[in-house]
Amino acid sequence: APSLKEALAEKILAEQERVKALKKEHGSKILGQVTVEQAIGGMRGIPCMLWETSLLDADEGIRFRGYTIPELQEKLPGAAPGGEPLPEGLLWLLLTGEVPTPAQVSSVTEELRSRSALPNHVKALLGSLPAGTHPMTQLAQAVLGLQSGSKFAAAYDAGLHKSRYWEPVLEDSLDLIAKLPEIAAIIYRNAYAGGELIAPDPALDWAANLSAMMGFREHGALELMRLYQTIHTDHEGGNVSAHATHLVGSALSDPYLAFAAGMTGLAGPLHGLANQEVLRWIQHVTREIGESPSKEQLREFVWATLKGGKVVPGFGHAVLRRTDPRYTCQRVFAQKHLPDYPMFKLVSDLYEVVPDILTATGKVKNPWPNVDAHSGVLLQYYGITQESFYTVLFGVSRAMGVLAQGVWSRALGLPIERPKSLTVDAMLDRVKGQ
Ligand code: FCX
Repeated sequence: APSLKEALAEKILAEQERVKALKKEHGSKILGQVTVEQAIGGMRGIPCMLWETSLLDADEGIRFRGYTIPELQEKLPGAAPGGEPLPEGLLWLLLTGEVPTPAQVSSVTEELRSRSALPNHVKALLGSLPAGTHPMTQLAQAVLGLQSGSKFAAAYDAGLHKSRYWEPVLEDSLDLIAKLPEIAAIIYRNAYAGGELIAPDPALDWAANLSAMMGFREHGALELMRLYQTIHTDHEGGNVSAHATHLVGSALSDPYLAFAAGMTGLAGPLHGLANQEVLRWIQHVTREIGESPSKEQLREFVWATLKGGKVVPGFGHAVLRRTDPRYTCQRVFAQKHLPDYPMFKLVSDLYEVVPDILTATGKVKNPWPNVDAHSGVLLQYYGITQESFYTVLFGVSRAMGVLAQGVWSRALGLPIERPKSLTVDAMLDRVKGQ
């Protein structure tokens, strides 16, 4: 059976031809137009990037290589029959476009295990950071700490032909993905368990090992981690963490440098940090109006948040216009594993209350919940109570999506990104007479 690299190499040749033909036959055709509003408004909706691993539909939500989340839950092998998918299987799918067999998934688990040893200097680096350094800052620093081992940077220095860039980029990507669980667990144990580390367990799959090294080995916690790590991988190319990784990678900065940029973007409260913000906001709710507030009390609280000039974290989206399927699958998980948990009840009540209020403001384009509205409550249930850590779990997962695309970006020879910017005067000049 072909290895992951062999399966990928087979796909690359055909896709290179397809992209070459697309450029040759349709290169001058129009994908969309750019308005002044879009240029000022965060480039919303401008189709201007090639991203192969996933595609977002505003109503339906994300598809990974054409598959919805429920389809992945059905098709990707789990740790046990009927269980949540193993993220290793999604990595195979993201890289090759094909749903893997159980044997192929095991081969990825093995491959990642063989690459997982963390250099001592990275452990020492994490141990040397001042207490209270935000876990996302620690994650970015640890990733940069690994950069000295970049095989792409070394191969580039040695003069590798550009048709082969994707090979050491794949090597770095697999090395980095393999090491992230232990990095995350060390950040967690240093911050919340007095630095008492737990050794990796070679009998566990990649996501289960992450949970176990953090100190959580219960069946439900392992299943949650597999699901969590699967659904946070990719959300097409324009979101801040994906686009930052893509942009920096386009300068041929190696995967460590590129991914570190993605992680500093994920650390923003309007993006990945929203899962921390949701938990804090929910805790604020329960402190102010108790664990089982009435819907009326919740409505008042939501309005007070808005009147305070703050966003309701976990709701809204730049592209989505319906409930995020990543929210829905976590809700289904909660209904199965923790139906009576009071915090889940609160999240469900917010689902009923918040959208009407955000709609009533008349300006929020999507009043529905996103992925971050649900994830923290599931983690709380299994004892992972430290919300400032949550975005690290998001980041570990995000590596699979953005690094898989990074391999493809180099395989397809995508150039350095360099969109055009304009001054206000230049914009006025261009619209004169229109
Ligand atoms: N609460 C309050 N106001 C909101 C809001 C929310 N949840 N969502 C949007 N708005 C406001 C915007 O702040 C903006 O107000 P302004 O005109 O006064 O500046 C107006 O509604 C229009 O914004 P809109 O076009 O709907 O949304 P954007 O594309 O600009 O922003 C995000 C999208 C996600 C940033 C926005 O909905 C938000 O801030 N949500 C809360 C934070 C959050 O949950 N982020 C996580 C998103 C995602 F899932 C992820 O990346 O992880």
